[in-house]
Amino acid sequence: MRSSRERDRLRARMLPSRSVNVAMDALNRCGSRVGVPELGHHLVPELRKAIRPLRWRQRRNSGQQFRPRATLGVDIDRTRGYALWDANAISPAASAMAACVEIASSLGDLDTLVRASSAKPYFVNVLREEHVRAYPALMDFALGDEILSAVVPYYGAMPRLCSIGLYYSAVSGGDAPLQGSQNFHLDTRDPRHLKCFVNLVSVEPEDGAFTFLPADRTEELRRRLGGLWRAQGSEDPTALGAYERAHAIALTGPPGSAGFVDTARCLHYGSRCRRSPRLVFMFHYATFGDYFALSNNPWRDLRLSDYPALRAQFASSSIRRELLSLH
Ligand SMILES: O=C(O)CCC(=O)C(=O)O
Repeated sequence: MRSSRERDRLRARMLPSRSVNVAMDALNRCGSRVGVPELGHHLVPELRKAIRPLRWRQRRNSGQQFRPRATLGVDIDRTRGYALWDANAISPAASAMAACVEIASSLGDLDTLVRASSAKPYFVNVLREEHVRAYPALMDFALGDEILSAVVPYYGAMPRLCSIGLYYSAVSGGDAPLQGSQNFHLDTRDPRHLKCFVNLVSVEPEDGAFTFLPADRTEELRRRLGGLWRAQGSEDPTALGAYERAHAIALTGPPGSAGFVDTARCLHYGSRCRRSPRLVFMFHYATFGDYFALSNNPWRDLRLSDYPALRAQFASSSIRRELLSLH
């Protein structure tokens, strides 16, 4: 008889996402030889749709037939790839925000957690599986009709809820060099990573605001720098700096200020906290819930593919089962 830990390990080895990784990496290597290092990231999701056409058609149909019982009144512009909104306007958001604040305050000194964590030195996810279980308001909000009324039309199909996090970003000294996701970058391996960020404290630019270039400006810059298959948009710091000065949008404002941003299409950065720490609630949709097999590291975020019991707990309707399945 296998222990549950052994079963989890075996399951992880058998996840289709392992073969997705292998295929992407192989195609990226081939692409690099002909100057298209992003080849796998572009092709694999399209191949996955093509390999299971009925599944993809069913996902498109259920997306198009979806009629939410409550709406957010927010339209995520497909050209621009983002929408800003005020989470104070809807009660499921208020309950989720209250839960996040309660969780964060139960954890003591969050700067100590950042130092103890095995993720980034400037940023940590403090949410754990037991919090998500104990505070259903978090998943109810991320899977609620209001959120779906904005997210589903953006995909034009039923997307997948991939990850969830309560992010604490620590103040780094004014002269500390920027690292990792504090620099402009794009998320890869899925054509649409729609992330929702809800500020839980008041955030101004110097408090690590999540900052991005709209998708149309990002695409324009990438075409100038070599094309969408070759350039990420951050290769030329002078061109990037000019775009940032002209077009960047920072997710600033009081608690409840929120935004949906497609981080696969909008160059972005965050956590440049020079004055005060930042606390945000984040949840993340993608085309495929297993778009990337990463080793489980809850300090980074909670990848729902690593938490089958959590997915089962919240799969309480056919739509939720869809949103919480991996492919
Ligand atoms: O807000 C941040 O610190 C950046 C997060 C980020 O890059 C992401 O979620 O893709």
